[in-house]
Amino acid sequence: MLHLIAPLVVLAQTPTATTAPLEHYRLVHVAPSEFAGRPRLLSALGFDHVAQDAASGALELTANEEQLGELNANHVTYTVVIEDMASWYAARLTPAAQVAPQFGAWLSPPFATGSLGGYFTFAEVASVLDQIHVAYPTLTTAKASIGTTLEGRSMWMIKLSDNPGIDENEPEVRIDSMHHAREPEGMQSSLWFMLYLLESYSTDPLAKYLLDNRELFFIPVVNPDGYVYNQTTNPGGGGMWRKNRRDNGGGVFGVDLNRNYNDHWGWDNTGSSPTTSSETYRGTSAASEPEIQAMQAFIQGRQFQTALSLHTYSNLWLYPYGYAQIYPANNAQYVEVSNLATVINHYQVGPPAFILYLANGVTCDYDHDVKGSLAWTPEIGSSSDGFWPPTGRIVPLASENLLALQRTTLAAGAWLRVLSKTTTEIGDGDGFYEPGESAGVTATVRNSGRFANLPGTTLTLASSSPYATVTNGNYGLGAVASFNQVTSSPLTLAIAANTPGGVSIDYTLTLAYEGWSQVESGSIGIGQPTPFLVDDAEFDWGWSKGVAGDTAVSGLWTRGAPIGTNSSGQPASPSADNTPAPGVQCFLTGNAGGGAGTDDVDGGSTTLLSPIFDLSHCGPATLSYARWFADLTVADDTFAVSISNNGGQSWLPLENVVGNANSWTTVSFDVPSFLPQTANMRLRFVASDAPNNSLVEAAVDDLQIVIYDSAPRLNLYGKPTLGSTVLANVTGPAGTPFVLRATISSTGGATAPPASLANTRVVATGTIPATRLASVPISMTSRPAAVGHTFWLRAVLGNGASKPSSNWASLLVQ
Ligand code: 0X9
Ligand code: ZN
Ligand code: CA
Ligand code: CA
Repeated sequence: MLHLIAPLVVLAQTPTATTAPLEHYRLVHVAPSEFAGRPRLLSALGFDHVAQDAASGALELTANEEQLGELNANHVTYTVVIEDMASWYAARLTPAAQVAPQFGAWLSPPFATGSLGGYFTFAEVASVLDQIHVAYPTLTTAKASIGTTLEGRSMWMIKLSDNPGIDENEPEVRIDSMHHAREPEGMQSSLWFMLYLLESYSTDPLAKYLLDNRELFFIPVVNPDGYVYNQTTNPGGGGMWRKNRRDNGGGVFGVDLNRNYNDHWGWDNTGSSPTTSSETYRGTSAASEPEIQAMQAFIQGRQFQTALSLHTYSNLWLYPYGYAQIYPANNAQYVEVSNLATVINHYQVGPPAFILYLANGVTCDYDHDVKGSLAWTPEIGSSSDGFWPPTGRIVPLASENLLALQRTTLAAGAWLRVLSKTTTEIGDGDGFYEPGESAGVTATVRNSGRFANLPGTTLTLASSSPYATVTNGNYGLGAVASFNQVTSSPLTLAIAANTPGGVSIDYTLTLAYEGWSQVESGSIGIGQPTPFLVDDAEFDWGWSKGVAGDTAVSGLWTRGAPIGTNSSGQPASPSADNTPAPGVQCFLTGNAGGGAGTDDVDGGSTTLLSPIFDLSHCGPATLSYARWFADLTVADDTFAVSISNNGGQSWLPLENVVGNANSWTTVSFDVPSFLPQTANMRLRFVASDAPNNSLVEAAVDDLQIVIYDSAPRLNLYGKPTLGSTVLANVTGPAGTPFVLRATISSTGGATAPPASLANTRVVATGTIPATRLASVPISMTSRPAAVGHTFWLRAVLGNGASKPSSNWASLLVQ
């Protein structure tokens, strides 16, 4: 982060003549070891903002002249990283060339094009609130002042809700910003949230829910005097004034408004300062400042369930307590809501006294102690964003906080969400969802909010799958207590008896309450995964190694136990196959045992074709294989894998491996999502060295097909030439005996299967093993007269009364 800043250190050493010494701010780095053994020194020095540089671990302090003097007085060694922060910030503020923002583009000036380097000035904030009310009169109040500052300015407040003029019985939320005059991104983020709610009300059910069921109160600028002061001293933005403009006498100004609340005010001098010139000066008494009197009166007059007081920066999501290292009694609630709120911005969660520094008299302690609100002080932005993030960061920072603001608003009332859902098999108890069985879907619903839900809350199961019939689709939830959860009874759907194994039944589970619906989707895979074809390359079932049209001159496809080669310390061809022992063989490009450079693919492409395999008699299949592709060291070659369902007349790409991938990797594909399954499936692997400038080595092993059918299935794999061996693959329940019965058609060619088993003979018997796949080698006839005839095979399982049969599988004898 800080390396962005460092090069600019040399730039600015020009505090303007009108700037008093106290108003010259530097960014300094201090090694954490400087504070070793003096843990309270940091707070005692009155540093109001501390971040840590991720790269160096250095503490990053924003120091004015006085704070620098205190570092010197305490013999703390520091490095000045930025000499004049105001001008350094100003140089980054470039409001020109903004892309139209998603929200607030219609405002004048449009969002993120305010006159303070892109930030809205105080007058522009007032105007924006007016424009918002004119545009959304039924969802907003006119702006109203909750109090008047020392210099006579209004502290503008606007309420957003349906029926905004009526105090309805809806949970209340407060979002304020800019207690600190140099932290305008908080104001921009709160305006962004307002604009999201209003502009999305008619299209986004969440925005509608929040406006219909909450009352949101916004105070975008708590410290107008300080902000206008920054506008005056630094009209292009970047002003570093923090406090209000209280005249403390002796030319010293300002009270830190976030130390002036009447909660543990002045508890100690490490969390706030009694010194008027300090950046954390707490004022003469609790709530001495009119701004804080107004805030406290406003807070007392309402019941905010959740409250956010937005600050910048450090990427923190802070909650009570600030005044001492104490966790609040309801820490678990804070942790739960904070963690949910920060899933997009990833800010660190915790009390400032533990993760930042002590601070007493602060907003969130007051909200928490006095009204029992769940209250946070987020610190928006990273240390490279700083107090005045570059103009182009106004929208990204606001939008990275949108979810956090939505969720904090949800938590003010009932916030039901599906915490988890489980599906259970209602059937034969084997844990697999099979045709004819049912599935139960059970949800645990948690309330991460402060109120129970209203009556009429439902969970609904639905599916548009042709194979699913919802048999119990509704569950009525009673009241789920605040920060509690309930588990539904199972909602059920019936799986049609004709559901092909391997299909997925998609369903939705809808949680509806208080007019808002949240939809969760899920899916149930039907059937038990069963291997249907396993080719570990230990035997060649009829692969074609090289085809007409190949252009490679060396490193052609072969099969063997790989002899590894290396090139500059990296494996080029594998030194072992992928199959677990005793497997040793695989298909690979060149295996002559020469050096890497002599054995690799050179001069073009080489093609490997699988035998044809039959997927016409099974449900959706998953295909997988292990592959290797070395492309050293110029990774500009390809290993293209394609699939065919017409025996190789036409091909569809399965994957195109580019770049070096020189380790065995198993990849799997859902066949029907590429093309329809037929009796003529085939794979093609093409390794190319083009351009001919690198070491190319490819290898393939362990081709597998998995199916999900529950009925027995049969395929024949291999090349049916006279006297050859083909493999009969039979699936079925483990432990079931089977016989394989065969016949040869009297007429040539592929015709319809035999009408019955009448003229068949037993060619093999066996028992289905635990893998559920029996692979039986079958010797083809050697009689030349058989050529051109179709060889038919069928498996008959079991020895009891019911003897389920597989499909008929066939091969044309060649
Ligand atoms: O010091 C502060 O007031 C806040 N940091 S800032 O850099 N924005 O000035 C931190 C306040 C932490 N205390 C609370 N949780 N309120
Ligand atoms: Zn602040
Ligand atoms: Ca089952
Ligand atoms: Ca192998």
